Amino acid sequence: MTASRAVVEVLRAEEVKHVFYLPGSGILPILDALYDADEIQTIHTRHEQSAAHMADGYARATGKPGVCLVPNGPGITNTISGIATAQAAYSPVVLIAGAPVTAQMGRETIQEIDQQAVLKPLVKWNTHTTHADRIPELLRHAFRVALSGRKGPVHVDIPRDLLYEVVDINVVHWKDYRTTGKMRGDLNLVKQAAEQLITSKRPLIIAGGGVLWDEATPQALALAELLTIPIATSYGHMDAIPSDHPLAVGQLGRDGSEAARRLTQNSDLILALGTELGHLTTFYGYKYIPKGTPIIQVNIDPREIGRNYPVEIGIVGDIKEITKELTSETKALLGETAPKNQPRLEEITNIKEEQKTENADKANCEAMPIKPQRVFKELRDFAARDAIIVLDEGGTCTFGNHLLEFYQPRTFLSPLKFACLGWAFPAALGAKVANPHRQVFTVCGDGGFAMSMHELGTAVQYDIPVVVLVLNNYSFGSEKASQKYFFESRYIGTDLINPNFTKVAEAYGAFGVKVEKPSDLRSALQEASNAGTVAVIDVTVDPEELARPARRDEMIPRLRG
Ligand SMILES: Cc1ncc(C[n+]2csc(CCOP(=O)(O)OP(=O)(O)O)c2C)c(N)n1
Ligand SMILES: [Mg+2]
Repeated sequence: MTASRAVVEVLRAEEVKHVFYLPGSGILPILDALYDADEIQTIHTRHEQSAAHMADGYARATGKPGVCLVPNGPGITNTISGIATAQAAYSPVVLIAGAPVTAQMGRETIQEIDQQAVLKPLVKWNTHTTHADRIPELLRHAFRVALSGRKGPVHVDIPRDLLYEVVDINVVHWKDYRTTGKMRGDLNLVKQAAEQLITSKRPLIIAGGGVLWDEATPQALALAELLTIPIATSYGHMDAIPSDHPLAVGQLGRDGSEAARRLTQNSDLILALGTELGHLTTFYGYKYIPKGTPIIQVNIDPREIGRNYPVEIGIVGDIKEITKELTSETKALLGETAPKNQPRLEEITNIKEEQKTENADKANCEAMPIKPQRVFKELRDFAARDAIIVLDEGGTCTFGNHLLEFYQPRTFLSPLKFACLGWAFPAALGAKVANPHRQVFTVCGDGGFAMSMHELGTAVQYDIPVVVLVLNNYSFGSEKASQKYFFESRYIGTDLINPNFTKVAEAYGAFGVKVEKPSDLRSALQEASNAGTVAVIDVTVDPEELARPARRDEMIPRLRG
């Protein structure tokens, strides 16, 4: 078969169902081979960055690899923010790219750059080949690397001339070149950890992204229930633990739950499951993690153990397997099941109640312009329990971090630590492609939506009916907030004159509705959900309601002169 067909056969063997791409002459042979592959839906975007974000959203919403295909040169450079975001989120995005013909390599031929060097720091692994018959094997390795251990993006360049070659290849099903085995932890350490959990008085679990990637939510809950341990989540991973579980205390860190912070501060042992205890969860200091409290850290990647805080016990491996072992070791030590720790449960319930009352004011506020907090309340009330909600970067969006609740894994997606503005809308499209029968909402600021609203074209063309809520405060609000607090309100570059987003939506053939009154939010959500197409709800929100700057600890008041 031709090498371009071989690329498609590898995708088939990997059971890839969707490819996000943007055409360019170098990859046309692959597209031509995809033309006949009925079981693989190809979705072309308006920008390669969006193709990468869509693949990322798809991967995070499913746990499966997200595939994107782009042309060489500017096609590759346009993916950079998308691949960097996927890397920072440990999201298995497989990027396949065109490359100049081998006979002209290194002559600064059209659209030639050192693609390998450009993406090297942003991927787990990348390669190119000058032998057509090695294409399947290298693509297989790309999938293997993306999905093994701690997941992440990979990149393979294929020179255009190779795609026309006829190769004699062996197509191998993914089960024959990837293990489904799980890495179990060091049993001695697991035993020690179980002993510590039993002897501690106020243990607390922090569930991170690893709980989601390893699908360990039931196991984490079983352990927590056994010993009445409150569970916080790391930043951006509130969906790792159902918010309405009696032991769930919300998300730690940036704009997170005060209940999570208080209970973590009061803990005498922390079990960190699948979290690196990184910047936006802990700010590396002692505001969230109490100084000196022993930490048991479980992570698939040994490089993360003890990286940010010293650990008492570090266990490397699969979060689900280790949590399961930890529970059975604990049970073995306890003999009978442990009695419910009623006072601890009451304490947790009370702290959560106090927090609820604190948040209620603005979430129920009838004032105009609408408080962004109210939008999150209306959205949560309206959305189904299994709806996927995708937040963008930006000040108003971060209110969602403590106002939203989640009930199922993989229902909450956000840019995470690369904090890439404009990520949410295309990522939401990827999540919807993966879950056509579930509601998908995305909440963006006006600045963030303007960065990717051209993908309304993709959503209309491929009929991807996501509902977009634009929290419109006519500003790059988060930066404006920093200027307000740290630069004496000397606003520069933070006010926006926006187009009428509802008209923009209509111009694309999408549905648009403007909302100015809090009481209209619910009917707008209903209309948008019934629109039968991608819908934009342009919500005029209070420009004065700016979240406190996330980086406030790093800002210093401006120096005069
Ligand atoms: C690609 C990118 N550029 C710039 C930033 C810096 N930045 C973070 S939030 C923000 C403003 C967001 O404005 P908007 O989307 O309207 O949300 P708001 O803060 O007003 O709620 C900017 C410019 C970023 N995080 N990512
Ligand atoms: Mg804004």
